[in-house]
Amino acid sequence: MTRIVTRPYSFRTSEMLRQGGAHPVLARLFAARGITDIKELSTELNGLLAPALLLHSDKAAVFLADAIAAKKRMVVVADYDCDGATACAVAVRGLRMLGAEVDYLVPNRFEYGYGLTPAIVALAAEKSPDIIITVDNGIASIDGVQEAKKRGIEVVVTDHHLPADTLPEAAVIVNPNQPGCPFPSKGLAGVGVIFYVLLALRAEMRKRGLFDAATQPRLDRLLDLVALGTVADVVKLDANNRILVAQGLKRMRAGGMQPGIAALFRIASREPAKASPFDLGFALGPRLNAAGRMADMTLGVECLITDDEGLAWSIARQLGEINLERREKEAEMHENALELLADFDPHENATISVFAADWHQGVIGIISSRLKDRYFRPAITFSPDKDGWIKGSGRSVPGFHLRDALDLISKRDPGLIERFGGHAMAAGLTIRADAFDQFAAAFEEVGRSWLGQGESERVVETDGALEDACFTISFIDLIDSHVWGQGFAAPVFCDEFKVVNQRILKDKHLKLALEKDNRRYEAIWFGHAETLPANAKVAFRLGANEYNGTTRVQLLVEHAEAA
Ligand SMILES: [Mn+2]
Repeated sequence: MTRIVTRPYSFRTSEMLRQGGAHPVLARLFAARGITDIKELSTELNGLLAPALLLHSDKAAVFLADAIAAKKRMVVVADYDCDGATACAVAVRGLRMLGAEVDYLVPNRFEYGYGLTPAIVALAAEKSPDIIITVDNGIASIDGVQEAKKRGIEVVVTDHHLPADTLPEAAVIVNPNQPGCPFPSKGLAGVGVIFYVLLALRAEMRKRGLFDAATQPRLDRLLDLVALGTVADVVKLDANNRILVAQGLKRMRAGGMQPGIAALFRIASREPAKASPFDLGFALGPRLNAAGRMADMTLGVECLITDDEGLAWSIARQLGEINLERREKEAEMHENALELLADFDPHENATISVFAADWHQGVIGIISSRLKDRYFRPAITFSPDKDGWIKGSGRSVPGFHLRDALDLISKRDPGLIERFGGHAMAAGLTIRADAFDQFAAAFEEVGRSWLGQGESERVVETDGALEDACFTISFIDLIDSHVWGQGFAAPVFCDEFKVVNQRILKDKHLKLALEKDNRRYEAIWFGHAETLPANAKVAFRLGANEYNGTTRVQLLVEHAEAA
């Protein structure tokens, strides 16, 4: 079942925002998204939170400035997703701009798993570094940091993941989510954290007289990478992250980006001049992530750190190929999973657990996400791991804390889960292959006791009706001038229309002519091939449809039901 709801908002707040200069409709949308002050909508760099607010950024700055002065060798150890790869590129490029000697390493997820493990430290040690800097990982790497210390390597941890009770004994830890950190934006991505560390480091070097504000290296040139990692990691786009993303997009639109980012736009057939958060999250992000999922993220990092346009393009093409391979694998596994779930009834079952012996570990998270979207149930997809073990990756629905569920299962049956981690909406775990049925039953039991009927519904949140006068290209441009995304949902409107005409295109999409107050609207419902009754309640986004040289407004239907 799908239910359409309207986001509540405070009329007083929206009036205040309107008086502060916001468009009346946008003022309503902003109020519904928790904005209380027009200043939160600034996209200027000087609106960024100060680096000094980030706990230990000053300590990291002094440590790294000393290290650069002493010509110490640094190795960046990154995570294998898009946030990790962009964070790695920002670290390598930024530290080099500031005069550091720096190399990097991205663990192959299939061999080494996640984080700065002792095995990864041994690998990094082959590069004989004095210092290891982690980006987008490390906050849980107690053993790895210990191993590095044993080898005489100092560690600077930069991360954004939630810490456990014990922190690693690193020389410095920078993480907005560590205890005592007053940084107000807890949504900073891994790439954002290392960018802030670089800002602090540059300020320290300025203080030491190495350069001044006019001659200092231009770290703002890294904002395209920061924007990409931030959007692709699906962190909350709070006011600070919206500035980082807006600034990155602005540079891309003006043509100012790393050759690798330009090449990724080209391989994805997207125009940098019209760069949007959608491009970053759904075109560039997946192509980089494919490297970490199917092969090795080193390829992705190489794409982002090269200044050679020819090399960037050839790597981007490889990434495009790997992404196609990922899509094929995903389609095959998704079909397989639906076969396994042929008898699955979301009214009878609270959870989904699926496993097949030939599934690819790099894609299980995506499959869970698709199953969760289809059935509105928490879903975990498993694939084979090293001998006798299987690895699962799960996605949850609102109201069901997935990591807490795994925690409860592991307390009820201590031998069942070997390892698990994650958060409310996503988690991963390892179990014995022969324990799959037992796990599925235990997971279902928790699901039944935690999930009521209500939580199995898909809820389409909307901003209510849209004024007639706003169905224009200029209003679409106004919407697009703001950054929307995770935690700051793009506008969706909802109204009742008369369906005056409808036909199904290519057996796949529903093309509609709608009418309201004697005005006609063109609409399309992608991926939906059933017709609507004569009167329908429609939830839609506004789209600009270019056809034969003219651009017209088209309603992009998210959901519709009988009015
Ligand atoms: Mn991350």
